[in-house]
Amino acid sequence: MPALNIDDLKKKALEIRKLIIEITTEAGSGHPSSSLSACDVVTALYFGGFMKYDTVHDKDPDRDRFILSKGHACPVLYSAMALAGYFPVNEIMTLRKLGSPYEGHPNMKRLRGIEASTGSLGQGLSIAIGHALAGKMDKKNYRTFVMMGDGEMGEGQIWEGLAAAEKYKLDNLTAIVDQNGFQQTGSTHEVLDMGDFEKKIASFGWHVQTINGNDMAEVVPALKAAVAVKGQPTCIVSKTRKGFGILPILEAEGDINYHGKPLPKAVAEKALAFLSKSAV
Ligand SMILES: Cc1ncc(C[n+]2csc(CCOP(=O)(O)OP(=O)(O)O)c2C)c(N)n1
Ligand SMILES: [Mg+2]
Repeated sequence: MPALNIDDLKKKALEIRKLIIEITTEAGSGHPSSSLSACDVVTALYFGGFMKYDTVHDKDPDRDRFILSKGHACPVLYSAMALAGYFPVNEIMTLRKLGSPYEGHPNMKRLRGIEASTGSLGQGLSIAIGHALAGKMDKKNYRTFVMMGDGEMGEGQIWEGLAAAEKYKLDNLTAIVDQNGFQQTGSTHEVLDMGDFEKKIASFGWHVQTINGNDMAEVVPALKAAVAVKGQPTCIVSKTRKGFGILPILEAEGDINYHGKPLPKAVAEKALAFLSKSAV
């Protein structure tokens, strides 16, 4: 369980961004932009010392859990987990290929280290609550993290979960909303504007922080503060940009949402070169 400093976390995030682009372009399908917005928070979780995990004993009952409720963003999860040592990096190149365990959405029955099979949006928070509640009942010290998308927040089950987590005072639970401003068919403002997430979630009795989730210097302190809260569940509203890291490339392609499609090979090469030039 490494605990890199902010500069090294930024370098790690860059490495993960490159893998996201490589594996989705190789697959010819997938969700690179949804993965890129979430990349900094996922990097901090796995490499910033916030999660205790053992890549060999991945079923250790005392491990911390991370559930990617927006399961379509699994390229970021597979890339982070591969670099953390759960599986060889070259294996994730089989993303979405027939027979590969690196499916288009995480499958806990086929891939070790995956805590929940997600992809049907709206369910991850409820699963995370189950883990957190079990942890309380078993008097364990593990923490459960879960990440939802801002479009996903339109699912009613999420709001039932928010109420239940407060009822059970699940201070061993941290939810992250990846507020990248877009969902599948357009901007969240156009499709379903949920208003002020911080105000709404806080009104359910949660501790809430709103941060720039693509700035590691904000991500790390927010996670530190979240894990220190006692007596209530915690949420980080992580304001991000879909496709963060290669925004000028997506703008040049004329699609700043770029939902659910890989970069064509030539564009991916440009994006990788752009990332290589990005200052850390
Ligand atoms: C229950 C359900 N309905 C619809 C979909 C199809 N779908 C896949 S991704 C997506 C958009 C999700 O948007 P958001 O949560 O904002 O995630 P982002 O891709 O922006 O990170 C939708 C509607 C789904 N996977 N599950
Ligand atoms: Mg979104």
